[in-house]
Amino acid sequence: MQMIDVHETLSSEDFLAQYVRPNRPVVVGGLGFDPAYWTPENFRRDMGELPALIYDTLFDLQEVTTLGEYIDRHFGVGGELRRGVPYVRWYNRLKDVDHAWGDEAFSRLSTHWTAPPFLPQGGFLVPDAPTADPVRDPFPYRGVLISARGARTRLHRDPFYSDAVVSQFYGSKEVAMYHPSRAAELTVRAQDGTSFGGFMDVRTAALDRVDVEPDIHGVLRPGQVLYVPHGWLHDVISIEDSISVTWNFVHEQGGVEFIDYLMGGAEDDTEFEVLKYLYRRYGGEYNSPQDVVRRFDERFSEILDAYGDMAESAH
Ligand SMILES: O=C(O)CCC(=O)C(=O)O
Ligand SMILES: [Fe+2]
Repeated sequence: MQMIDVHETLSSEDFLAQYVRPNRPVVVGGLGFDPAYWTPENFRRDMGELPALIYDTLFDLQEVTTLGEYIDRHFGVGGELRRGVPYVRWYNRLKDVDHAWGDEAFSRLSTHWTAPPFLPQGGFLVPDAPTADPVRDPFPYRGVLISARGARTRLHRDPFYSDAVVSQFYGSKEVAMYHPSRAAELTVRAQDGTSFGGFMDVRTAALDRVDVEPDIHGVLRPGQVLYVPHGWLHDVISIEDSISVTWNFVHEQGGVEFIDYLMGGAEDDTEFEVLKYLYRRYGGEYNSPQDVVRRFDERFSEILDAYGDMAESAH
C-alpha cells in the first residue's frame, strides 16, 4: 500500500501530465476559502432552513429534512465511530425532477470559495464549455457534502468514466482507493445495474480500518483537494464532522475511456441520463451516445490519435 501523493501546490500543467494522463490519485493543498466561514454554525445560520437530501452509505435516497435539523441531530457526537450515520449530499439538479437539490446552497456559497488553482479551466469534454468554474457553473455530480463523524461513502466507482474532485473545507476524511484493475476482485453483484453499486463493503470488521488492502490510502484535511481518477474504486469515511464540495469532469487528457464508453456501453447505462441532462444545460441536445460522439468528432479523433502515439512509444 502507498500513501497518496500530497503537494502543497501544483501547476495545472503538472497536474495534467503527472496525474490526469496516467490516471493517478493525488491530494493538493491551497484551496481558496475562508476557514472561519466554513463551519457548521455558519452553515446552520445561513442555510439551516434549506431542505436537504439525506442518504445512506451509498447514493440511495433516504429522506428529506432541513440542513439545520441534520446538523442538530448528528453533528457534535463524540465517542467511537458509529455505523449507520446518515449523510447530506446536496447535488446540483441532476435530472428533470423536483427535489431538494443543492443549487441554492451553491449560489449562497459562491462568494466564499474559489476553484482550486491546479485544476484546468478548459479542455473539458464534460462539461462542454471552453471554460468552466465549479464555483458557479454546473458540473456533473457537483455537490455540497455534509457528513457527521462516522458517515461514509461506501466502496464505489464514479459514473461514465468521469474523474472526481473532493475539496475539503471542514473536518477530515479518510480515503481508501483501489486501482481500476481490481474491480473484479471487489465485485459482489455483477448484475447490480447501477454505476455505483455492486461492490463489497471494505469496512465490515471495524469502521476505522479496511478489510481489503487498498493501493492508496490517505487523509484529507481542510484546505486540501483530492483527485479521484476515473475507474478507481474508493471508500471515504468522515473521521470528524465534515464539509466538502465535490464535482466530476472529463478532461480531454484523460478522456479515452469516456470515448470508449460512449462508443460502447453508454446505451444501457442509467447514468447516461445525468450526462445528457448536464449537456443540455450547456445547450447540447443529444438523444443517444452516438449524438455526443458526432458532436465531438474531430476532438475525439485527435485524442485517440495522441493516445495511439503514446501507447506506441511506450513499446
Ligand atoms: O467524500 C465522500 O464521502 C466521497 C464522495 C464521493 O466519492 C462521491 O461523491 O462520489
Ligand atoms: Fe466517488
